[in-house]
Order: sequence, then C-alpha cells, then structure tokens
Amino acid sequence: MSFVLYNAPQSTCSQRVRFTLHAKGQGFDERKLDLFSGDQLKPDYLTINPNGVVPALVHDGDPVVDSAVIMEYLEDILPEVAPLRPKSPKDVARMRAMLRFIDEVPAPAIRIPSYNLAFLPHFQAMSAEEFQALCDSKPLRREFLMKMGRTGFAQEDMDEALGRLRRAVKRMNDWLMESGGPWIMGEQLTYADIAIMPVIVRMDDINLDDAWADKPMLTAWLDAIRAHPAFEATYYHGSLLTEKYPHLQALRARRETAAVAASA
Ligand SMILES: N[C@@H](CCC(=O)N[C@@H](CS)C(=O)NCC(=O)O)C(=O)O
Repeated sequence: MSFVLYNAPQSTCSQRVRFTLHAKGQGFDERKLDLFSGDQLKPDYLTINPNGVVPALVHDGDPVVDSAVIMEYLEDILPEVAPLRPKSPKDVARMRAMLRFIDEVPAPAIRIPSYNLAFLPHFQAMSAEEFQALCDSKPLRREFLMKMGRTGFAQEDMDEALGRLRRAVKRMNDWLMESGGPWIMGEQLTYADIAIMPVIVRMDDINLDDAWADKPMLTAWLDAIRAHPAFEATYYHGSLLTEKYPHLQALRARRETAAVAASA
C-alpha cells in the first residue's frame, strides 16, 4: 500500500490526518505544500483535489479528499490497527454527529482569528488587483478571502468567531462530563477527539486558552492528547503558529511573564 499525503505543517485539517496516520502506525510520503505561494492552486494539485485545499491523501494512486472523509477512509481500510471508531452503530452515529458539529461550528470559526492574527501579512503586501485575482482563483474560499480583504476581518466577525469557539468548548466539555473522560466518548480515543484537537491546540497557541480556564476535564484532555505517541510526530516544528510567526511568540511570552508576575 502506498500513501502520499499532500498537506501543510500549520494546516489544522492536515493535522487531523497526520495524527490518524501516526496513531495507526501507517507510514506515508509527506508532500508539504506552501499555501501562501499557491501550491494548492497549481493545475497538477487541482487534479488531485479540485477544491484547491489541503489535505489530500493519495492511496495507491487514487485521491481521497477532505480531512473528515480521509480519517474515516483510513479506518475503513485499516480497521484492526488502533481502532479510532466505536463498534456499535449507535455510537458511530453519535461520533459522526459530533464530527458534523465540529466541522460546522469550531473548524470554520478558528480560521478567522488565525487569519487576522497570523496570516494577514501574507496578503497585505498585495495590490488590490493581485488580491482580487487570488480570491478569484480559490475554488472553495473566494468569498471567505474577500470578506477578510487586505485589512483583516472586522471586529464583529472576530467576536462572532470567538463566540462560536467558546460555544464549541462548552459543548466539548459537556461531552467529556457525560462520558466521564478521559476522551470525548469515554475510554476510547475516537475521531471526535482527533477532529477537534487542532482547534483546541490552535486556541492554546494563539492565547485563547482562557476559554477552558474553568473546565479541568478539558485541560486534562489536552494534556492527554499531547501525551499520545502520535502527537509529537504530528506537531513537528513549524506546525504551531507561534513557531512560524515571531510576533505571536513575543505576544505569548509577554502573557506568560504577566501570568507568572500575577501569581507571585
Ligand atoms: N473541509 C476541508 C477543508 C480544507 C481546508 O480548508 N484546508 C485549508 C487548510 S486547513 C487550506 O488548504 N487552505 C488553503 C486555501 O484556502 O487556499 C477539510 O477538512 O479537508
């Protein structure tokens, strides 16, 4: 079996698939695309994923696209190795309903602060014409990018996104309380955990971890997923925004110093 994963280090959707492959101990050939140079929009890649986004997994020559689809595809072809999907149809249905919620609410919401806080400078240097041409070249994200413009999302968009993220954190905490943890569905790590992992890790990375300051089960969940053997291989250097963008690193360092001073 040959697996080629087209992805990007900092892409939250890619992180789901890297984690799944590592958790299943499945080797793969990783192709890193530079999303800011437009690798995802090149004709060769569009034949693999016509949506012009990562990730895409090519298995024995056939492409599988969309991170949630890829995760379950990997389960279908490697069901015996580190199962990540519950066995009973009712639990599978519950897990899939969670995946839909995650893809509807927090997964799109996390893009707004990510673009405003980290990715915006990549677009600010463009002329109006260059920026419009870039928007027009995006099969999936034309309107998203146009709404952002070259000055960033408006405060009301940011507030709305932060509200959606807080709602998702509350929902995740309810799931953990219902199941008793340590994972969202209880004893078994499932795709619900893997799907939301990049959102929570990104929130922590960009200083939005206050959202679960009063939710110890969520903090314990984050510690547990970070301790999972697949985590380190997934989040290699350059996967966090603080590792790529010095201004975010400085912001985080200032916040940590302030927290230490406040507790002294
Ligand atoms: N629903 C898709 C979304 C994929 C997606 O939005 N990928 C982002 C990175 S996380 C991307 O490739 N963005 C590049 C662009 O917008 O041009 C999935 O889960 O795979």
